[in-house]
Order: sequence, then structure tokens, then C-alpha cells
Amino acid sequence: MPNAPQMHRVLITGAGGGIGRSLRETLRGVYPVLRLSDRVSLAPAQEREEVDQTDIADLAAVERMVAGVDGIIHLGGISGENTWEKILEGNIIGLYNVFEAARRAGVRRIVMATSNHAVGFYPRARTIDHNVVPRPDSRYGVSKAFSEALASLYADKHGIGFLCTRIGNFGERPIDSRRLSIWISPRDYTQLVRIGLEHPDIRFEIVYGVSNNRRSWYDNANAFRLGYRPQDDSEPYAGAILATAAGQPTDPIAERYQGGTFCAAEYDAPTPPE
Ligand code: 15L
Repeated sequence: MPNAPQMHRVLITGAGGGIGRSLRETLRGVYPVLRLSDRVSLAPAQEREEVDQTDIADLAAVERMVAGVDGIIHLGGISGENTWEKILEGNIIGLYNVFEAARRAGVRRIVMATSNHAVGFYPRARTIDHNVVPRPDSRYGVSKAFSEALASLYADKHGIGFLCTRIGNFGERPIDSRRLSIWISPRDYTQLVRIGLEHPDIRFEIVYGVSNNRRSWYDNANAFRLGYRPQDDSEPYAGAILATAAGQPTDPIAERYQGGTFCAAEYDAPTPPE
């Protein structure tokens, strides 16, 4: 079995977002140096941190951002539905720049934030695993399917190890009934990220970034195979969330598919897909 890559300097892109700020805390002291980057300015560097400001749409700047890095946690880009122009800039061109700069710099591992919205048009009635074909529910979801495809190319052709984490919904607690099925807690996501950076034998893997939710729509066997042992389950929150949701108006398309309102937005097909 190949040896685990040495992670001396780990870069977090999109470090100013919700997941990035959380990982900045939970990974503090785990690696010798954490480099934190965003296009907006970040809180000043603390001990064993480096702070950087880069727009990932600018390849030359991205090359400077990744210099000297062993592993990347790529959270940068647009994190929800948006115009095609914004998605193109942040999630297609920006993503390509990060992977290409990583290749040139000899980066060994990339943990990538893909999303449940890459497969959002699967019905809630179906349990899906990491082998299903993408069914994006938005331009954003398409960009996440693209990110998984580009990761596969850079893994097969250039040998960078990728863990693609199809994140459900990250937060301290689930926020509504849909999120009971896709929630991930900060400590569970931290565990998954560390597997992605430290596991001795990762080439290209897709896993679901979800906690051990009883109401899950995912068969996350691939994550378990890699050693993931999630600590949290949304179920203790279910009673209060479902009581609040009871009687509130719902959209039939949003309710039918895993991607929820991302599926319903702009939806005008004559018949709903199977
Ligand atoms: C995502 O991919 C988004 O980044 C996040 O903001 C939420 O919308 C989440 O999906 C979700 O589906 O709840």
C-alpha cells in the first residue's frame, strides 16, 4: 500500500466562508502550517497560519497561492445557484486554475467540496451511492459535476489524489426537514477532510459529506470503506423541525427530489422526471 503523503502545509481556499471558518478552528494545530485563502480579506494569521488573498479566476495569482503546498481543501468558488457568468468564473475557470496550478506545483492531495446538488434530481424515494451518474439540479450542480469530472482527469492523468466530498448541508445543527437527510456536523466534516488528506491510498474517490443521519438518502459505503465513522445524527432534532414544518406550504417538485428548492427553481418541464 502506498505511503500517506506528508502534509506539511495545507491550503484552504474559500477560507472566509462558513465551512472554511469552521475548519480553520478544527484543523488548528493538526498540520504544521495552515494557509488560508479567500478573495475577501481574512482575520490576521495566528501561530502556524498563513493568510492570503487571491481571486481564483486569476491563474497567475493561483500559482502564487499554491506554492509550497502539500494538500488543498478546495472550498472556493460560488456555493449556491447563480448566473452562468458567475458560475463560469468561480466554479469552472476558478476550479480549473486551482487544479492546474496544483499540478504544476506538485500538490499531492486535494479534498474538494462538491455538492448534493450534483445529484439533486434523484428522487427522495431512492437511496443513491457514489456510483450513480450525475443528475444536477442547477447551473451550480452542473459546475459540481464538472468539478468531479476534472478531479477524475487530474487523478488519472497526473496522479493527484482526490477526495470529492458531496456535501449535504454543513452546520451546527440541521435547519429544516430536508436537511435532516443531508446534514453534516463540523466534527464529522473535519474527520472526512482529514481522511482525504491523510489516507495512504486515495486516487479518486467520491463520498457523501453527511453525518450518520437515520433519514439519509445516501449509501455512504465508500466513505465508511475509507474509515469514516461519523459521530452525529440529525434525528434528535427531527421532532422540533417536523413540528415547525407541519402545515407550512410546500412545493411538490422541491418535495419530490433530493435537491429540494434547487430543483423547483426555474422548473417548467411538462412532466416531472422519474
Ligand atoms: C450546497 O451545496 C450549498 O453550498 C449550501 O449553501 C446549501 O444550499 C446546501 O447545498 C443544501 O443543499 O442545503
